[in-house]
Amino acid sequence: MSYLRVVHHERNLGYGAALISGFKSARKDLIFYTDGDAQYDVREIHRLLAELKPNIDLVNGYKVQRADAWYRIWIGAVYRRLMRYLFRLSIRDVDCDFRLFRRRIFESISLESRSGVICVEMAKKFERAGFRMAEVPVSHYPRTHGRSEFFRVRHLVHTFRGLVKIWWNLVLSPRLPVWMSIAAKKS
Ligand SMILES: Nc1nc2c(ncn2[C@@H]2O[C@H](COP(=O)(O)OP(=O)(O)O)[C@@H](O)[C@H]2O)c(=O)[nH]1
Ligand SMILES: [Mg+2]
Repeated sequence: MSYLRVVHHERNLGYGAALISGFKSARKDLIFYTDGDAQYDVREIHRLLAELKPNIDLVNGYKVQRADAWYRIWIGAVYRRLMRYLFRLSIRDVDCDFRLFRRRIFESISLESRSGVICVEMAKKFERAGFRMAEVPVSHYPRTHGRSEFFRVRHLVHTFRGLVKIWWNLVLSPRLPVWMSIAAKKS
């Protein structure tokens, strides 16, 4: 199949690392990604395409109704609000992995988070760079196989550390006086 190129990592380097490799390998003008666990319906890509007007750089989905257990929905809502507040984000659903980008946005943005924290990192860097974003509602379906990768204690600790790191780098550090940032970098 000449229209398909599969990119492998020799071992699992994390969700963010998988996205970074995918974005770097992309050759066409538009990049779309979603999760492989079938909780989103790839056929809804047409909703994103319809909103990708000439003045728009990226289109994000937002879940109309999340099809997960009540405690995941509740924790998700708290997480979303907290991220919007801590990172000063305007995006409605930072955790919705159903997105369409113009590839050129990656010419001026580089991503480093290897974990799921990459979603917050992307949102912050895109907003900071002034990229114009559209948002569209997308469906979310119950998980039919396997269990959540993200919602495990080891993963959560890792995610928390990653969040603190990018919050420091992208939010706090730019607000510190220059001498304090230099001292923090040295320590
Ligand atoms: N490559 C890679 N993919 C991951 C990793 N963790 C999660 N995923 C993928 O990310 C998607 C969403 O993860 P999932 O466990 O469904 O998270 P949830 O829906 O938030 O509970 C799935 O398609 C997983 O296969 C990882 O460490 N590496
Ligand atoms: Mg999922």
